Amino acid sequence: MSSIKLNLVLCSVILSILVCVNTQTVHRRFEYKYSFKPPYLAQKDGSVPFWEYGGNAIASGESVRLAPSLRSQKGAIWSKQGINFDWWEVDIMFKVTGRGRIGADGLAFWYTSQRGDYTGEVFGSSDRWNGLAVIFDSFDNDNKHNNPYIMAVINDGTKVFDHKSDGSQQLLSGCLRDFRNKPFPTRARIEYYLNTLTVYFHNGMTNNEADYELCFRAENVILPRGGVLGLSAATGGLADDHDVIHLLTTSLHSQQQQQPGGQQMSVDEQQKLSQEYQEYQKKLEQQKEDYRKEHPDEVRDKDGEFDDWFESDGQRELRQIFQGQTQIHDVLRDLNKKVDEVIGKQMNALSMLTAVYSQAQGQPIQPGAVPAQMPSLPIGRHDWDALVANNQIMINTIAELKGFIIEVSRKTDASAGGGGPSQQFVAEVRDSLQQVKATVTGVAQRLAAGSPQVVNAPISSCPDASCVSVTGVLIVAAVQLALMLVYAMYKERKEAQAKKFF
Ligand SMILES: [Ca+2]
Ligand SMILES: [Ca+2]
Repeated sequence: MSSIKLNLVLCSVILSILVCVNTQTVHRRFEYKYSFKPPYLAQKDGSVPFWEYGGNAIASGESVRLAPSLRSQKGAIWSKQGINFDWWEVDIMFKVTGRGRIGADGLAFWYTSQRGDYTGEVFGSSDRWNGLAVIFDSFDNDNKHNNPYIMAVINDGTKVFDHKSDGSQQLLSGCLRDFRNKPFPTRARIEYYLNTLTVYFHNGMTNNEADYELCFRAENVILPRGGVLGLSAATGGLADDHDVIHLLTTSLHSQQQQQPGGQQMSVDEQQKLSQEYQEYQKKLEQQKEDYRKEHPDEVRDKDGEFDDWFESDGQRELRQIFQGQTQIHDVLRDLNKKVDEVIGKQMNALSMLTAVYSQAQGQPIQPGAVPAQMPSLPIGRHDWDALVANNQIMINTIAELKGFIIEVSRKTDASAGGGGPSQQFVAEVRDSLQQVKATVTGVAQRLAAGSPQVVNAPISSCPDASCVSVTGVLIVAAVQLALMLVYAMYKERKEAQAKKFF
């Protein structure tokens, strides 16, 4: 038992030491002499600073086309100098594009003791290389349906690459990834640190910097020191365009490699360099601005030219689809935000209502305290519905009343304008009076039937409703009419005032 415990303790100590070693800060430094990137990747004479290219490779301001989409093309680009650091990370942004469903042959990144060929046998570079090749093999030579494939092949200068089997017997490690015809440039990050080789791949489905995924990791990899960096590509019977947009090299330094005082030095250096960089940046912007002012037409033409020449129908369609998707995504995000806002407001309203209700109940809620039971709201859904229905009935009644008043006033005007009551008006008034009389009779009868005491009241001396004199009814009707007219005038004035505000 005790030996097991001892072993466990030993293991944990070793593990913690390993973790300590691995979590040591890695100092990174961008190595501009082993990098190239747009804009102004190539200078006016076509040369790429610190690099040399050849074969069918062409460099422009925006990219290096290692091999164009023509049959049997080969090209390569190599760093002029060998590196002066042990550990490094290289980030390559590239595009392999072609009209065919299948393309060929592929592209390779090289870290070798010496510069290779520009028109060699292995994806444009020399065979029997000494060092590392990370190959992006498009074409499936062995017909095993396992291409495009990304693989690392290490050679000591003696082996010949076996194209027939796509190097399947020689590779150190690899992963099956499609890197052809992607909407955004594909990327590979190759890291060689403390004899561990790690390759990450970005599949180009997004332009998000963080979308790298691990392709493979291999340990105990030993590469020659002070090697050169290179890229090459080749086409065969089938042909893709092989474009490299950037190659960025970063040297990696572990803590032990830092010399005493080196940190301070690098901080000073950093400050100085960043100052210089800012100055150059300002100068560059100024020059660009001047150029634009001097040649406004030329700049516009150039921008348009590239768009017109380098976009096929398929690419345009794809771009449109992606733009559409991006827009949908934006709309959805906005919608999501708004729904969140609405929910937040609703929650606020609910809490306010709850507070009001509890205050009405005489139980003030302590701030921050959660009520033990959510009280039901003072107004329920059915109450609300009933309220709305009542309101509607009231509105309808008022509208009817208004119509009636207008009709009455019209008739009154007509009768006043006519100089005397017409036969028709007199008949209508008589009818109305008959109706009023009938209603009064009905009400009296109902009252009589409902309450027997009323029958015994003095009204009983007049058992028939017709005993109400015509003069009395006329007076009542006249008073009613006058009241209605006054109300109609008052209402019209009110409406006129209200209209002024709108
Ligand atoms: Ca192949
Ligand atoms: Ca294959």
